Amino acid sequence: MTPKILIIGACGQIGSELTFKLRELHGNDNVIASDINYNNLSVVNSGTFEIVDAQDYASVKDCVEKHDINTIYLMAAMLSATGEKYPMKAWDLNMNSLFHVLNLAKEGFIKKVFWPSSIAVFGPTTPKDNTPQHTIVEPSTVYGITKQVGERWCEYYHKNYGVDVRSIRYPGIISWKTLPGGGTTDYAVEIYHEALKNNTYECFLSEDTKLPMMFMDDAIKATVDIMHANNSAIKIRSSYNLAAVSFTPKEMFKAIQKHIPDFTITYKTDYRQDIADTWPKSIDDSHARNDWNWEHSFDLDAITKEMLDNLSKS
Ligand code: AKB
Repeated sequence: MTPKILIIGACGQIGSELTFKLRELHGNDNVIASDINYNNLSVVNSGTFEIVDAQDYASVKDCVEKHDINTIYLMAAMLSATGEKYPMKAWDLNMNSLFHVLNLAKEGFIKKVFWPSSIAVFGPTTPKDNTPQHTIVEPSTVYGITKQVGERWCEYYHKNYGVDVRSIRYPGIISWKTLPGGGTTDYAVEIYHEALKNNTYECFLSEDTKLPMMFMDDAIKATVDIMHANNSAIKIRSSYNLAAVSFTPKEMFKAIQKHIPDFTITYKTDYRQDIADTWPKSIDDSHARNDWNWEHSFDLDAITKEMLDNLSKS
């Protein structure tokens, strides 16, 4: 099957880079980018772009039919920190968009779906170190609840309706092209911008808050790899644990100081600390490594070099 792809949420942090990568792999004409607004001009101007409201079934279906789409990457979501401010909006956006896409697949319009889950599915009762694939999952944020429930529905649609849906639990994603919006792990991007701009950063998590993180290039590679894997290789239809590196704000600060020796950091924790405290410190992603050969490339020093090099040029 030649993929005819629709990316929903293409203007966001991961959606934008996924759009560029998929256009490189499949050609501009086979990848339609869409979002609710024109906020990211580099995406809007990079090929066919449609305004699609992920919460409106007709809006998604019209775009699918207009472009003869057979594959959807659903990247639109409200993340953990914003979700705590607007619980019902987070629930509506994250769940309605998923049901629309799963139902389009059930009805035969779509042959393949990518939907991201997150380490936010885990909660305070989950083992924090090397968190297993199958473990206690009692999330305490609205975002985490939508991801947990979404995972259950993905597995259900696969089992009962044969929907080819694939998913990974993203850790915090670090990138320089597009800023993240409304997540608990956003400090790990902001810190590079502030280091270059102001030589100092006030971190909203405490210095020893260790969280699983990943460079964007690795996240995109994982997303493309799981979608390109043979159907029979995908043994988990809820969502795969995925890991690269784990570090604290203090460790990240030290990595930046190797390049900017007079960089300073202060810590002023807010409500995002309470969210981070419920998440794992590190993740066991052996199922992804065994089933579809997942491998990461970037450690903290490599991420830091890429971030500082690229941000100082842009
Ligand atoms: C967030 O912080 O909410 C996201 C995530 C880990 O899913 N980056």
